Amino acid sequence: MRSQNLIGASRVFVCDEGFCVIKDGGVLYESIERDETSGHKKHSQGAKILAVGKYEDLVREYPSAEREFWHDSVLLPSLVNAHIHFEFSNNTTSFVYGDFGRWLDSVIAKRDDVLSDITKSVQEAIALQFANGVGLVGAISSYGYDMETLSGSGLRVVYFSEAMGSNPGAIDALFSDFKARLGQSIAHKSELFTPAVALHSPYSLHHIYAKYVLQEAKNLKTPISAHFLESTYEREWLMNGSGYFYDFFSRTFKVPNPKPFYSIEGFLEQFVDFDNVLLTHCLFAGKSEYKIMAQNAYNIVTCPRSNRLLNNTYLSFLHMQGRKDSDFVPNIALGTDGRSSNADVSLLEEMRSMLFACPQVELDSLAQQILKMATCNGAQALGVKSGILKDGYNADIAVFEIPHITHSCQEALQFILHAKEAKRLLINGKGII
Ligand code: MCF
Ligand code: FE
Repeated sequence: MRSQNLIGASRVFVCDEGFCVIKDGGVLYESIERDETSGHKKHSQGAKILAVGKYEDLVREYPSAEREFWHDSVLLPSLVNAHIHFEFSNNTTSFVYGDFGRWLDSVIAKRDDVLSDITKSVQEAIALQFANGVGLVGAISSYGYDMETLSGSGLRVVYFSEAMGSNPGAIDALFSDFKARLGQSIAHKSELFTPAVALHSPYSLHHIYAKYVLQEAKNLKTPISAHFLESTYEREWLMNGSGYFYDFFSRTFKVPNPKPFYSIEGFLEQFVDFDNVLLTHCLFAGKSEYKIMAQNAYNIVTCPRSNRLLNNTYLSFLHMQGRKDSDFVPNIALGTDGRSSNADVSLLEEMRSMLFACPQVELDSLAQQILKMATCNGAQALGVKSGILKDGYNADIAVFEIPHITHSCQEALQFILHAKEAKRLLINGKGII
């Protein structure tokens, strides 16, 4: 059984291209009764948004809809955390920050400790997503340890089983482990859980292994994620075969005369036939890489706090400002990364940090861009019809109390400064909060 429900608030952020804000707005959406979701879990159509407009108009047009209105509040699509590693949620102080090489060395030395007994911290990280009004995540899973917890959580998840490994002698074993994890994720597929594939990065993945993995992804038509051009070391390695990664492979892994598996362009070319490609970080991408990414509709995911901690810099917005030609402006989404490279996985904190990390960009326009990155851009990157309040889109909606928001003409900015905890969260038309 489906019912019609109306939810309204003093300000509604549609999160469309022009960042439309509706005063005293409302959203009519479907909710699905339990018997339908449980009875036909794998086949049921999701709950959708039916209409968006002024709350009073919707009350008049749909008088029998159940309704709620939130004063002193902002209603918007539930937020999208496009890149998060739940498996590293145990970490607090185990890893070294300030230099990517020192961080990677510390991950290799300490990851086994961090990865043991993760269920409770994964549950806490999911609860934090809900409290932050996040309804959709791009979850990168290196081991599959977080799969059960995420698949039954009520969160909408694009679940990226990650491939990683550079030893040519181990490719068969690595690939069979990867296929087993991917197979398990396919068994969990549902309205809220979408299996997907991640290549860890150009430096950590043998190109033949990548080919096998991408063939699986192509057959299944899954989204693809990769960490890309995150550090100067990675760029130096891919361009010149020298620097930190030369030592990493020759000293740490005893590879004689190591060579990179890809050129920068060669890595990017692997994805031309895919629809949803998410390249995370891209801190050291230049104009030519931006052009390839934009022309192929690849998406960038930026994780500002992780970038500051591991690589001492942020994704540069300067060259994108004011450019209207889509040749050079890829879609940009926002993520927290994992606790492996962040203090926490709060997307609201990430948005605030980003606001303060881009002093070159005019403040109101930056606030709107950040909100779009954390809603429509993230959902578009992940290939999910959420992130915009529009009829036909998923009924994924969040409400935050922002005292006296009606007094402000800078609603996006004030939201980022003051949003603390979602008062209401709907995912697939179902009340989570
Ligand atoms: O995005 C950050 C930094 N770049 C690369 N990898 C990771 C990040 N956060 C967690 N990781 C994981 C990755 O999935 O750390 C391991 C992999 O499991 C690094 S490779 C030993
Ligand atoms: Fe990451």
